[in-house]
Amino acid sequence: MNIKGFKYVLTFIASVLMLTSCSVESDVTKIVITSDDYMKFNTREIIVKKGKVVKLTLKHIGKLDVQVMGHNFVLLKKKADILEFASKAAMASKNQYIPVESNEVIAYTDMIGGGQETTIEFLAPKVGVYDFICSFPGHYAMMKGKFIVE
Ligand SMILES: [Cu+2]
Repeated sequence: MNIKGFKYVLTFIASVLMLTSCSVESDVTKIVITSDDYMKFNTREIIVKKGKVVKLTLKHIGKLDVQVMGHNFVLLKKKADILEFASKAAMASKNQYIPVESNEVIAYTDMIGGGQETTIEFLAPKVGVYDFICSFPGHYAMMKGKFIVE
């Protein structure tokens, strides 16, 4: 192979590498939300683009134990009713406050306590507005927000 051909191959390899790394990066939306000892998320609105993989990290920046002030992030399907879901969840203490075999949930994290964090990955659902809550008993009243897919 002559020099010209070799350069061409190098350029080709470089552009393929760039393309793949770009597309991998842009398909993932990273979101970090925090929760605290005062039963609050730091946001009431999360906006993502359709078709993206959402990499969501929930941090608990408080000090209280998971038994006392546990938090999770639960993304509900559109048909789910917050009040109804939260009442079922409150009884599911053995399953991290997620109703067993629930079909009302799109994604959820582990229940965490002060100083902990947890990350999940899921595909953004179709365009629309969804509810997210913390399903620890009683928390949904304050710990909820809208998850918007554009
Ligand atoms: Cu909570």
